[in-house]
Amino acid sequence: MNQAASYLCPMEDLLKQIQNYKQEISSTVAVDPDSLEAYRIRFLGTKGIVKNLMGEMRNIPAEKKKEFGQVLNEFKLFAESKYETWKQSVTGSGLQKEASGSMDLSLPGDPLPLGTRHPISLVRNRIIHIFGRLGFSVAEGPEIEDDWHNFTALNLPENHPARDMQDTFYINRNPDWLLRTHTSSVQARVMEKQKPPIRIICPGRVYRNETISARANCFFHQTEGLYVNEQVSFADLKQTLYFFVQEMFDKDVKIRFRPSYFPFTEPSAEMDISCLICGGKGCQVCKHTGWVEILGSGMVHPRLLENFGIDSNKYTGFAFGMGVERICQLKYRINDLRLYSQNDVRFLRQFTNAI
Ligand code: 2NM
Repeated sequence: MNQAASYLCPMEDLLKQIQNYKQEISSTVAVDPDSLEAYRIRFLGTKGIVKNLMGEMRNIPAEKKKEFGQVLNEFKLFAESKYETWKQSVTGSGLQKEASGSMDLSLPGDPLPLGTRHPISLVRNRIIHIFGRLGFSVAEGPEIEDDWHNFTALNLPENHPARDMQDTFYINRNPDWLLRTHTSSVQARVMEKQKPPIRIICPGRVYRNETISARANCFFHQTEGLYVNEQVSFADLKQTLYFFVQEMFDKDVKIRFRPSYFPFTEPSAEMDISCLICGGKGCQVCKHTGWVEILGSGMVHPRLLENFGIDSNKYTGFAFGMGVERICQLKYRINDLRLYSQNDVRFLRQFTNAI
C-alpha cells in the first residue's frame, strides 16, 4: 500500500521533477559570469537537465507524448529566458546590474570634475568685491545702445574720433543704434534716472571695430566707476583708486597720475602703478620705465551733470574706467589677449575658483 502510494509512473515523476527545477530556477540569481556559466551547463548544456528530459520522451506512452512535450517545451523556454535575463545583467550596464542587486552602494560615486572660472570673471568679481566694500553698487545696461547714451550725453562731440565708423559697430537697421564702445552709457542711464548721491560701478562687455591681434580684439571688458555727491574732490578719487590697487595687487604698490584727456572728465588723468614684475627697477613689462598704465579717470565734466539735470554748482563727481583684460594681464601675466577668447582648456584650467 505504502509502496503503491509513493509510486509515480514515469510521466508523473518527470512532471514533478520539472516543477522542482522551475522552483529552483525561480529562487536562483546568477550574479557573476561563473555562476551564470554553471547554470548554463547544468540546465542548458549538452548533458544538461533540459537535454536529459528530452531523452525521457521515449519512455512516455504515445498518447501522453503531446502533453509531456508541451510541458517540457515550456520549461525549456523558461530556463532559456532566465539565462538570457541574467546574462544581460551580468554583462550589461550599471542599471541592469542594479536591477539584479549586484551594485555595491558603498562604493564612492563617479567624480564630477569641476570647471574653473574664467580669469576675466575672476578679476571682474574681485573688482566688484573691492568697490563693494567702499559702498559702490553694480549697475548694468544694454550692450546695444543709442547714440545719445553712448556719445552725445557724454560730451562726445559729433566729430570726435571715438565716433569714427572705424571704431564703432553701427546697427544697419537703425544708424542711431550701435554696440556700446564703453560702459559710460550705463552711467549715463543711471544719472538720467537717479538723484545724487550716486556711487556705482559698471562692469560689462564693450565693442570696438579693431583688427584682432595679441594686443587688440573687437570686444573687451570694462569696469567704470562713478561717484557723484556734494563735495567730491580729486583727493577722493586718488584715495579710492589707491585703495583699489592695494587690494587688487599688493599693499606696497605705488601710484602716479599723469594729466590726460577724456571728453567726459575735466581734469582728466591716467593712473599708473609701479611695475609688479620688477618692483620699479625697469623690465620688459614696464618697458624700462618702472610704471605700467592701468586706468583712466577724472572729475566728471559739469556739462555732463547738467545733461542729466544734476546741478553742477551743488554736486561734483569723479569717474574712472579700466579694462578688465589689462588688469588680468598684469595680475596673471597673460601676454596674449587672444587667450581670453580661445576657450583652450589648457589655459583655462590654470585658474582656481577663488575670488
Ligand atoms: C574713463 C576715463 C575717465 C568715465 C566717465 C563716466 C561718466 F560717468 F562720467 F560718464 N564714466 N566713465 C570715465 C572717465 C571713463 O575710462 C578710461
